Amino acid sequence: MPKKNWVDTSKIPDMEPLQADSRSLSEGFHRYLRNHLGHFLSCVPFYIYEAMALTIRDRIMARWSNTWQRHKQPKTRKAYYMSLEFLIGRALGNHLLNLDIEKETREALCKFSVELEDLMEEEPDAGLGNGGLGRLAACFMDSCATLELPVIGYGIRYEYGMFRQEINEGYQVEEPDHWLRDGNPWEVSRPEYEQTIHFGGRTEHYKNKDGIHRVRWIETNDVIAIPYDMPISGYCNETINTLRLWKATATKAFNLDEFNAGSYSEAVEAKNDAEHISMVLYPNDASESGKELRLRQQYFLASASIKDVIRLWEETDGTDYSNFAEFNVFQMNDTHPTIAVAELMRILLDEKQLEWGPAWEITTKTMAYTNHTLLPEALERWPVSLMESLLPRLMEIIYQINKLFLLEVALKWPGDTDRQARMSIIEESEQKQVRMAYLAIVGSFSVNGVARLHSELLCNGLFKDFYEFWPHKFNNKTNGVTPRRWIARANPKMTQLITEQIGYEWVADLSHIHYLKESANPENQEFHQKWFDIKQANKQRLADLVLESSGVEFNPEAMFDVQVKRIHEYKRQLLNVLHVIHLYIRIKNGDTSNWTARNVLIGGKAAPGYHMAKLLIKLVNNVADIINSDPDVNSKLKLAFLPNFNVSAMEVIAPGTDLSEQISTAGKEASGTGNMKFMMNGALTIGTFDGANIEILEHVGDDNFFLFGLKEDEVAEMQQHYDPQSFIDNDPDLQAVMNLLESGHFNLFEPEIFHDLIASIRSPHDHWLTLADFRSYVDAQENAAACYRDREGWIHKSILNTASSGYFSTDRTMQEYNKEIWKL
Ligand code: 26Q
Repeated sequence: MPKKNWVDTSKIPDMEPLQADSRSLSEGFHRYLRNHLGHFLSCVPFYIYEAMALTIRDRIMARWSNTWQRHKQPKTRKAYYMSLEFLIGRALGNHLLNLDIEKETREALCKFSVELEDLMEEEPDAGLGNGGLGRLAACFMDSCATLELPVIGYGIRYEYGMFRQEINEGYQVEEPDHWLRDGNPWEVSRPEYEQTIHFGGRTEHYKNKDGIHRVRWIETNDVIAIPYDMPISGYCNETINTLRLWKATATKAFNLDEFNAGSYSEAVEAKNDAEHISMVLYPNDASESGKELRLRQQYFLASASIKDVIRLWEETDGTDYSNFAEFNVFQMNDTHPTIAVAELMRILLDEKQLEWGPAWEITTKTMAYTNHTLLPEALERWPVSLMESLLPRLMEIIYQINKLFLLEVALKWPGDTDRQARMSIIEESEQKQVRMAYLAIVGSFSVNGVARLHSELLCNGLFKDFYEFWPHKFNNKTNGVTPRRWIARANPKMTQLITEQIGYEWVADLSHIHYLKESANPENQEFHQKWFDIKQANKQRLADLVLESSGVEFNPEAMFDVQVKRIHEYKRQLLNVLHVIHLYIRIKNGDTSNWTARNVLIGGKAAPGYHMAKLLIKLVNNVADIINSDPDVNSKLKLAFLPNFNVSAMEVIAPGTDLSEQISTAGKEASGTGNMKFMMNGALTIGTFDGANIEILEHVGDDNFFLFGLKEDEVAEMQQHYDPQSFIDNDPDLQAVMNLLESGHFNLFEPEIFHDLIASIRSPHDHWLTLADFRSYVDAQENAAACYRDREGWIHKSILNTASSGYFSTDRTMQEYNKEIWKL
């Protein structure tokens, strides 16, 4: 939109802040429902939700405006969290908590005979992420607002979020998640800040009027990026930060040319092509997809966001870039937005006409990179040929970055050509590839992992050469989760009890939660009883969810043993199933003295193209059918697969869990964050020495954590000469489990369907060493079962888990990012 037609709304005087008493809220609600949305006689419940969301949003606006004003002050250093994913879930309940107006809202709805809980259920999850990495971004945004840090989130406004998972005959079926279908009351579109993003075309090298060599990127196909802002409220403060999500549309010129040439349908087709960029979230969370559209998404986000930051910069600081790096920092969430390194260089060189040296200095002082995976197969690579055709100017810049970088390497290690080849940003394979992680490291001043072990392994393994070159760049930032959503919202009963016991400060500062330790001793009988009663009520709530969504009836008296996360071989849901089969065999054999009844819950989505993960879901469902329908078994053991695991489901699951399953092969799970949500809600963990489990164990103490399995170095060692058969031969329990599985007992009328799963764990090349950890897992499970029978002891451990979770708040994580990387 041309700037000359703008009205300067900052000159419009501030209104009186809107009241948030129940009467004003109820008037606002009424006005929105009738006057704005036009529902007079009756309407579907969604509009009731929408009217209330708009009423609450009104109470956010003044603070949002003020926060923007504050951040626009000159010399305000800001951070930009750039992420292809923000898994935010629902917003209404979160804003009510942060604004402290839940009670008033409830009262306001009273006279319309509407229950707040029912209304909140109408809000679709904003499922703009796959799993851990996307949810982490959302927790970070919450903590930054609460800590009043000037941080803007930049992402993509996918029309379709993470697919909805249905189960048909035991198999996963993916359904599209059109979360924006009925509109999104939280977003504000800002077409006035649109950006033009280039693709394709070619480069032209020329001499400018001073005779200096310059490059233009020409004959491009352009796409427009339109920002949509979502408010991120801080907890009980005046800050409303912004999550800015980009939507892609066609340029007008693009459409009009075709249109005027009489090709209406071609014009619409062009529009479709452009809009595809923000149409759908890629649902794979580990292996690269290699798809051109994904690369388009990455560049679209990086380019639009950097241009937006440049626009903001020029509004306050003009065209002098000499201190740009002093006031701006980009945090790249994994390598997904890493093309930003080359894009910032391109803008500084070609558009702002800087020399290479100063441009590179600015870029490498502005970019920071977080790695989220140790799996080599998950490291992103893009074919040079694709880059050359889609982003020709950026590819030239990457070549130049690499050339200068390899020169530095050569000077540091003269003659070490192996090392140069290893470290090159360009992999010289048959099909040349750009190694995005290397581009991120070379282009950043900070590289961090997400848990202590993970960061160590980056330095000693995956990025060893780079660590030797630039040890000062590498650091650790152990993940966290926000206690607002994951305790205060998800577990209101426990929240009230904790607050009665230790005061309310813990919600804004979770380090206070350690005061709960004093109450953990069994002498505190009354407190123990209340803790237990609350856990029971939460288990009942979870049992209701399980019954409704999977048809399986859980006994609330039994232990709730839960593994919910993306389905992956390295996360070893299969090990969990092997244990369930082991328990089933024991029951059938009458080996049930001192039995602890269990409900085992497994949930999570499989990437649509991930055969093994999809098969695992089928196996869980088949084993569940046999166990749950057997009267000998089902009072002692139940198994359910929870369809469509998402953020809102987790808000019910974590509070209702007794035992949290964190059983990845050591050295493979970068951090995990579900582990923290469970711990905060008083679950005990059964887990390997992996990711953040290690730090959880340290904080809670080994009496209150069921540790098992090979350590990372033992895994590396065993992978050299792994012999799964020897584990089967030496363990009658494992033998019985494998025999039963292989007999086809769980697939009587579906011959051979589990062949690939069985073969994978029987293979000496099973990278995840599933059978190697079976014995120690089963022993740890038995220990957990015995502990659970000691009710008092278990409550004690449960309280200690919550009381020891202070470190795992993203408030702490964000403070560390700020102190050591952002320095805002
Ligand atoms: C890459 C290229 C093309 C298409 C998709 C992707 C892609 C998308 C998502 C690759 C990876 C992801 C997500 C990774 C992820 O969620 N990692 C998890 O991050 C958490 C937060 O740090 C950690 O706690 C988990 O351990 C880690 O697995």
